[in-house]
Parts: sequence; C-alpha cells; structure tokens
Amino acid sequence: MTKLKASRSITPRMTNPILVPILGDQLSRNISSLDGLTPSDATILMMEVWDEATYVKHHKQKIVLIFSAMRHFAEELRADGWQVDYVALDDPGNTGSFTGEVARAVARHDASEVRITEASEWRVSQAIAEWEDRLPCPVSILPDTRFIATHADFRAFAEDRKHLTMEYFYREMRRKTGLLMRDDGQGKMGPEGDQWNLDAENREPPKGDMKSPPVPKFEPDAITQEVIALVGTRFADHFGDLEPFGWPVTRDEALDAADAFFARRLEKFGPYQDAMVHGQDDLYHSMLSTSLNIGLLDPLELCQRAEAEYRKGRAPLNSVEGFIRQIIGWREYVRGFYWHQMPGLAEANELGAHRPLPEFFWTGKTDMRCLADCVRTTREDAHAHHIQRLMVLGNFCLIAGIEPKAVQDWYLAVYADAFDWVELPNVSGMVLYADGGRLATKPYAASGNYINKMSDYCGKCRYKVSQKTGDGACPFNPLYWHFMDANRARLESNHRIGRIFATWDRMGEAKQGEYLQSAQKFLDSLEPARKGWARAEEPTE
Ligand code: FAD
Ligand code: DLZ
Ligand code: SF4
Repeated sequence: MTKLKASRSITPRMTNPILVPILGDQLSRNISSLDGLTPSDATILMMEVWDEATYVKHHKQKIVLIFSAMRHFAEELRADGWQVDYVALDDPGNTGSFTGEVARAVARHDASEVRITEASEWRVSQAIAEWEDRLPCPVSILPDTRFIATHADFRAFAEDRKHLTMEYFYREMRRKTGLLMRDDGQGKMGPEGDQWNLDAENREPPKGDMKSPPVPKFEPDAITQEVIALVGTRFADHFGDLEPFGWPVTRDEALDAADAFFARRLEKFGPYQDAMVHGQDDLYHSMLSTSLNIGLLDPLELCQRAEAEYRKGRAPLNSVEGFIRQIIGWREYVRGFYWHQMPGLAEANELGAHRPLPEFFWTGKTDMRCLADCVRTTREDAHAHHIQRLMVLGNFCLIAGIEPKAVQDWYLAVYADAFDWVELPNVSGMVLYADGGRLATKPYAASGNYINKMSDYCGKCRYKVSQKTGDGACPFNPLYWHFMDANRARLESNHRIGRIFATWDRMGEAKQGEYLQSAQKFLDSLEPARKGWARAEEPTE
C-alpha cells in the first residue's frame, strides 16, 4: 500500500468499513459508489495494475494520464478526509489484477461489503461479476450515473428497430435533458431553431491560412513527473511519444481546458468539424474526450455550458447543436450500443475482412501524406480528431479490407481517450461496417476526392489525387472501387449506396480491370505490421 501523502483528519471508525474500489476511469466525486457514504463508513481502494496497463500496449501518454489522474484524485479525496488505500504499480505484493487487489484489500481492512460503480467495459464487468463468489463479503454493483441514458433507456429505444439510427436516439436525449428545446408556441416542446440536426451547415472545408486558438497544455507537476519517469522505464516499448505531456490530470485543469474551448473555439467548432489541415492537430475541436472519459468532466455539465454560450449570443446554433450532438447523441449512443451488442460486437466481421494492418500505422512511414500526418499526430499526442480517425485512418482500413481485430487493437492502444465501450462501436460499427449495418446505415467508404475536398493534404502528396489508376494514382481511388466490387453482393441492395454499382457497370471491363489491378498491386506492396506492437502476445490464428 502506497501512501502518496499523509491522510488528513481520518475519522475514527467503529465498524468494519465498506470497501469502495474506484477504477481509473471513475475519477469523479459524484461517482455513484460514493453516494450516501461518509469518510467514516468507507475505505476507498485505488489500484494501478499491470493487467490494465498492458491488456493492449497503450500509448505511453495514456498510461501517464490514467496513473497521474488517479494519484491526483487520491490526494484530493484524502484532503477531504477520505481514507484511500492506494496500490501503486510497483508496490510489493501487487497481484497485477483488479480481482487480486480487491481480494487483498478486503482481507487487509476486514471489509463488511464491497461497493463499486459498474465498469465501463465488458472485459472488466465480467471479472467484477465473479467477485460475489470469490470474496467473503457481499458485493454491490451500482449503475454509472455519469451517463445520461440508462441501459434500460437504450433497450427501450432499440426494441423492435432493425437499424439503431443515432438520430432518433439523439432526439430522445434532447427531450430527456431539455437541451436546446423550446416551446413551439402551441404548448409542445420542439428543437431550438425548428431543426434537430444542423449537420448540413457543418461541412466547411479548411480556409487558406487557418489558425485556430491554441489548446492549453498543462505543465507536469511533481506527481506527473514521477509517473512519466515510471512509464519511461516500465513501458518503454509501448507506442507513442512520452513527452511533451500536457493532458489535464485534475478536475481543475480539465475545467480550465473547457473554459478555453468555450471562450475561443466553440464558435467555429461546427463549420470546421470535418476539416483537416496538415500539422494542425486540434483545429476547433474541444480536446475534452480524455477528461470526459475518465470522469474529470461531466457530459451534462459541458452541454449545459455550451447551451449557455448560445443563449448569451456568444456561439451560433450550428456549433452548439453540433457539440451537444457529439456528446448526448454519439457518445451516449455508442455506449448504449456497446452494451446492447456485446459480446458479439467484438467478434463481428460482416465483410469478412482479413488483411493484416500495415506496419505504417505504427511507424508513419508511408508516402500517403494524409495517413502519415494522422499517424504523426497520433504518435505525438495520443490523439487525432474525429474526421482523421473516420475518413483517413478508418476509411483506409475499411477499403483495404483490414481485419477488424487488428483495427480495434490499434485504436484501443493509440488514443489517450480510448476505452473499449467507445472505441469498439466506432471501429466495428461506424468505420468497418463489421456489425452488418446495425450502427451505420452504409459503409463510410470514400475515394481520394473526399480527403482532397476536406483537407490540404493532397497538394503536396507524392500521389496524385486526380489520377484514378496506375503508378502515382492516389491509392484511395482504386481501393474504393476494389472494395465496392469485392462487397457487391452485400452492398448492392443498400438504398444509400447501391446506386454506385450502376456507375461501376458503365465503366466497362477494361477500366474496371485497371482499377482492380492498381488496387491489387498497392495491396500486395503493403508490409504487414510486426507482431508485438499492440499486444505483448499476439493471439494465434
Ligand atoms: P470533439 O470533436 O470536440 O467532440 C466533443 C466530444 O464529443 C468528444 O470529446 C467526445 O466525447 C464526443 N464524441 C464525438 N464523436 C464521438 C463519437 N463518434 N463517439 C463517441 N463520442 C464522440 N472517442 C473516444 O472518446 N474514445 C475512443 O476510443 C474513440 N475512438 C474512435 C474511433 C474511431 C474509429 C472514430 C471514428 C471515432 C472515435 N472516437 C472516440 C470519437 C471521436 O473521434 C473522439 O471522441 C474525438 O476525436 C475526441 O476529440 P475531442 O474531445 O476534441 O472531440
Ligand atoms: C486504462 C487504464 C490503465 C492503463 N491502467 C489502469 C490501472 O492501473 N488501474 C485502474 O483502475 N484503471 C486503469 N485503466 C482504466 C481501466 O482500464 C478502466 O477503468 C476499466 O477498464 C473500466 O472498465
Ligand atoms: Fe491522401 Fe491520396 Fe491525398 Fe495523397 S493524394 S494525401 S494519399 S488522399
């Protein structure tokens, strides 16, 4: 047991304590496991465990983020008088797993009960479900009230629907929260501005010399520096740059990051949501996903602040609605979808994709300028923005037919905000169509044209985006048709994409042959990723 700092004013205890394990993504004072408890009832357990740090080989900055945020949170709880039993990674006797550490702590404190907020991930929830049988005391598992939609809300929404279209779920969340709702004058509540979704206004390509206001970076304090040193030695072979590290690791820092976003970037968040500019990694994005996902910020609180900016006339509706939709729409939706579709979602491979992930996803060594830039920002910052994840990296994986497990592992390992519940639906559903279209109504496949329209990547690329086939053609062009041709039987009946095959048929055999040969030549040239990047032991086939 590591004491990071002496506890202040510990209340003497008359009865055996309730043990409250708080996991690394539950760092909120409002976590449901603490509801109704006082420092005299409970001992809080926080655990740095090898299993969590290595189930995939997380980006170094992600491990620094979690461990540093956990250590800061433990200090804050202690300062409020809570007893915190903090097990550090290198503490003697650390068993390396949540189950092992909870069992040791139950014995150490002679706990009367274990009380925990449900895990956000399937893998961990399965382990927690066994605690009741393995521990000598009762175990209570409480709902995670940080999410706006309950599991029952999502089940009710999903009942009897073939396609779980996000848009309808989002409208329910707008009604449930009252965000951006107004009385339509006849006593009925409707959406502000009479439209639920202003996405059509949010597709501006980048403008010439676009410079967005800087995102605050937080100087590592002594606690963070200690963790940086630990990660530098213990996780040296993990992907990604360790420093500079500037992610918020406390609630105060996360609130500062949110203040900076609302003051300077929210206004243009909407229009430039889908834009990509070489070397400019944040643009007008909030960069708040890490803080949201580990509990430093509350989703509803952020959306209410965004709405207030609109009501005060400081941000336009398309930006505010767009931001709120990402959070109470997409974020809540993918969480509900995850629990509704697990465990099958992790295994789904509707399109039968089997190609290994290319090595350049880890090294960034590719002449494709768009992909090289997205891998660079991923390596440097443990972050890439949504459209880079979806339309460059994801689109490539989709149309090159990369096997879903390899893609899932990559996304889970490389992003500081990656947790299975949010990564998996995005990868399997939104990007790869591996779930057979439950989440997305069509695959988001695109040729180089889309990337050229929404970015400044193509101008200086070795490949020519206007060239369709042959040496020097943008690889996205032949790969697009190769993908369509290979998946025709599954996609032709899809009303949103099926018509594309008429264009393909009109090309004639000679042109089609050129596309298919160019794509095949490119695919044959790809070097598969070496084993050991994502997992210490690669699963055998
Ligand atoms: P902003 O653009 O400022 O958006 C605001 C917030 O909306 C985000 O912080 C996030 O909480 C939420 N959000 C936006 N889009 C989504 C979405 N599709 N799903 C869930 N929440 C969303 N997000 C993660 O938090 N963790 C992941 O592991 C993750 N994996 C992804 C994998 C793929 C293939 C794709 C296409 C998207 C993924 N996303 C993931 C969603 C999104 O890319 C990130 O949330 C976003 O880039 C984070 O940066 P930001 O905070 O600046 O987001
Ligand atoms: C991501 C992560 C890492 C790297 N390490 C830890 C850890 O040592 N201890 C911990 O409590 N949580 C960690 N996490 C976050 C967990 O993986 C996350 O809380 C659970 O998986 C949620 O189900
Ligand atoms: Fe990417 Fe093709 Fe544009 Fe090059 S030409 S940056 S490969 S889309």
